[in-house]
Amino acid sequence: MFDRLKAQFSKLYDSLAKTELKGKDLDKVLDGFQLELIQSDVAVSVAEYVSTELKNKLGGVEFTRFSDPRARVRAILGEVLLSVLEKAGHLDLYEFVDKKRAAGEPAVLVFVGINGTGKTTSIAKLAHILQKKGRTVILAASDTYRSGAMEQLEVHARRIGVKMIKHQYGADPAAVAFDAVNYARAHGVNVVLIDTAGRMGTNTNLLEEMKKIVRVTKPDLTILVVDALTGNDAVEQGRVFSQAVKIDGIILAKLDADVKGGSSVSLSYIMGKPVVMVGTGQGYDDLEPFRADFIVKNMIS
Ligand SMILES: Nc1nc2c(ncn2[C@@H]2O[C@H](COP(=O)(O)OP(=O)(O)OP(=O)(O)O)[C@@H](O)[C@H]2O)c(=O)[nH]1
Ligand SMILES: [Mg+2]
Repeated sequence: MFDRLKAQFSKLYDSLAKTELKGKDLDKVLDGFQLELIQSDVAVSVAEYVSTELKNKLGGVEFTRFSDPRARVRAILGEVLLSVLEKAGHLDLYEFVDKKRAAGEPAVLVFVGINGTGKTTSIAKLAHILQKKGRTVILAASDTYRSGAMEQLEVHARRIGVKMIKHQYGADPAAVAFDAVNYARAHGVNVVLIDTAGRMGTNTNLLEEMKKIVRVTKPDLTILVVDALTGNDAVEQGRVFSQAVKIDGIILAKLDADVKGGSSVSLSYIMGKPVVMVGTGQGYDDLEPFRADFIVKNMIS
């Protein structure tokens, strides 16, 4: 995870520990660092923010007073990265579900994103984990578009042991989701997870269909699932989906395979929406709440 970013951070500690850390010397090192962040898929505005903050924070530091300048630089970088990752706030999905449950209502979550990002898998993982926590879950097979999509979700549902609502292929996905929400209300099911077809931002019909699902089901949360390997296009995906529907949070899937790591740092900062969970593998337990402090610790280690 974050191998490339880590290598760049390590290089930064070394060069900063060597130079005078003043004026132009410092600026030069940090300008170089900014470019390297961009090469690691950190969005330009975020890379600029990080390097400006580092200039401000490091400019006034008297390094002679510290026995270990490397550790000091690392700590300051950690502070800056944390401010990036925490900018959009925090959303605890399990707390959210329990609040709805206490109010006697199902939590309705719809998952959107482009093709193959990890929507269906993330839904299966979440259903599994919620069940383990003793919450009841129902799935809505609202990807009535891609062939095999309903069977894929059905296999998960059977393995995990949750109920799934489906119609025919080609059926109205909003109607499937609506049925699942009604079922949950009638039977006191705690959580409704709505799987939707992957869609490109350029496909107007599918975007309209997604808007309809949201209009009809009025979900509590609309979660954008992004593949951590996507790189800078993740920001573009965020923009397109946010324009179509109100996104409440992000799942970063496949973080286990994310070699560069930059998109993970930028996306939530730019969208102003929190990363809620991260996917860390292909197993049902490989979905973890996003912990900014934990991620930063890992990045600067
Ligand atoms: N390594 C790893 N693989 C994952 C993760 N999440 C999903 N995958 C894999 O990514 C592939 C696509 O996942 P899906 O869940 O089918 O993606 P989707 O967004 O539902 O795809 P469409 O329905 O076609 O749009 C599958 O092979 C998953 O096993 C993860 O966190 N880590
Ligand atoms: Mg799918």
